[in-house]
Amino acid sequence: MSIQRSTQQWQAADAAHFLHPFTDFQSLAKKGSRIITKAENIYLTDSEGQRILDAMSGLWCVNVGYGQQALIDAATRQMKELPFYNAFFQTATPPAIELAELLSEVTPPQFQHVFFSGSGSEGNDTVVRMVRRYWDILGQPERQVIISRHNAYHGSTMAGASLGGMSGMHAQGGLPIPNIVHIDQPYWAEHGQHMSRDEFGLIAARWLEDKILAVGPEKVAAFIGEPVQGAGGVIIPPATYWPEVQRICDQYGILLVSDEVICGFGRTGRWFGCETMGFRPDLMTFAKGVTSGYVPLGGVMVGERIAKVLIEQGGEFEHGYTYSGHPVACAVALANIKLIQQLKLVEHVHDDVGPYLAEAFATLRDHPLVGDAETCGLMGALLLVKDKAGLKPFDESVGIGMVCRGHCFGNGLIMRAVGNRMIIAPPLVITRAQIDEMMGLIRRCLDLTLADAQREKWQ
Ligand code: PXG
Repeated sequence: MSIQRSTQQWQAADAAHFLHPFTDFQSLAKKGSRIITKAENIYLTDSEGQRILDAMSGLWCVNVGYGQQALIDAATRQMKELPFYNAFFQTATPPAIELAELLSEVTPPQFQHVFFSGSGSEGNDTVVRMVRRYWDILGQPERQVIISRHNAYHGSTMAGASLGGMSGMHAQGGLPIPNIVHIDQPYWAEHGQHMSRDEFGLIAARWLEDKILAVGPEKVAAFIGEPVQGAGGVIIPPATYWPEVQRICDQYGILLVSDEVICGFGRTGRWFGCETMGFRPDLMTFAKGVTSGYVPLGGVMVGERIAKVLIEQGGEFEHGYTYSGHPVACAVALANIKLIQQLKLVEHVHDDVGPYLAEAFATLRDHPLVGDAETCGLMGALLLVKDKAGLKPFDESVGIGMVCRGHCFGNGLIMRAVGNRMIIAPPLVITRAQIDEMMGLIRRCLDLTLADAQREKWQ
């Protein structure tokens, strides 16, 4: 930044030139963006000097928290030494090689190879290309169909948005692209309240089998899912769900893809969400937490079943990005993963702050607005309801989540609203004392939202 400007000056320039992602441009221009200027540990500072507890880790990515010197040093060193070289023309750079090696160590044992991209969306584009190529090489080109889920989020490129199950996104741009189909999500509060969560998990998994049979098993290439849906509202599936999905994929010989863009790198209390949920994917998309968001990087871990075919029978795989294996991004990722190991952050989530958050969240169940409170590692969701009996929702026109989110902003807390679900995913470095502080803010914002609901007679 060459000059310091006032908040109003920043907002005017922003409104004049910057088209933000997933934004109604006109209404934001009228209101003015919030300008974030600095961050340290789990706290942001805005251009008005307000301190904000970032319970969303930036955008589900700043796993090691802000201001980690090891990552800053790694980027600086690598920029001086070799800021860029590509991996296309039979070349490689040391950080990309070392990162590929380290990823093979920290991911489940079936993963010994990685394909790098610049983001999670690009990673999922790679998944589509790779899955179809795999079946092609094996002489089954008719296996084209990829099954995903409604309300999934897999990115915003043409393939990413198609794999995703967001109807608003599909409505813009003629999506999904051909041969991508969706089943319902394993959301107990929406589909399964009349049965136990475990029973529901099995039923939701069998929707996959129904779809495979409807499409024709010989045409199905893969199933993709987030271990826990993030952007869809932290939908935590019953424990029975993923093992049954695995059984069904095995039975029909279908590839299983875990989108670990949010769940990877410790978020759920294990290195990867598939380990928490008990399944063994053939491909794993990652991004975000691989560098804690300090610089962009994504990729796909390629299981040996697929790697063997691509390597031994595939010839040239005609796919790749300028930034596949970017040396600065890879150097930062190396420093980040080593820091996660050094600070024992996965254990910290699994043994300490994860269970502590689960207990704290459970105490919110007594709040009149909270119909359900769930966590998985350091992801959490509160379902806001009009009436706890039958988890009756507020009228959609009330926009209860946005009302609550407004109070969060006003009170120095970043918590996200997805419909009527309030969600958090704080940095993994959060302490118990900071969780107490966050819970105090969350309770205050729920109380303010309840007061609005009573005053406005929404309840
Ligand atoms: N897969 C998953 C599971 C994601 O959560 C992507 C892929 C795409 O990654 P890139 O790096 O291309 O953005 C994501 C991204 C939200 C929100 O509102 C979530 C994401 C992105 C933007 C907003 O929660 N997740």
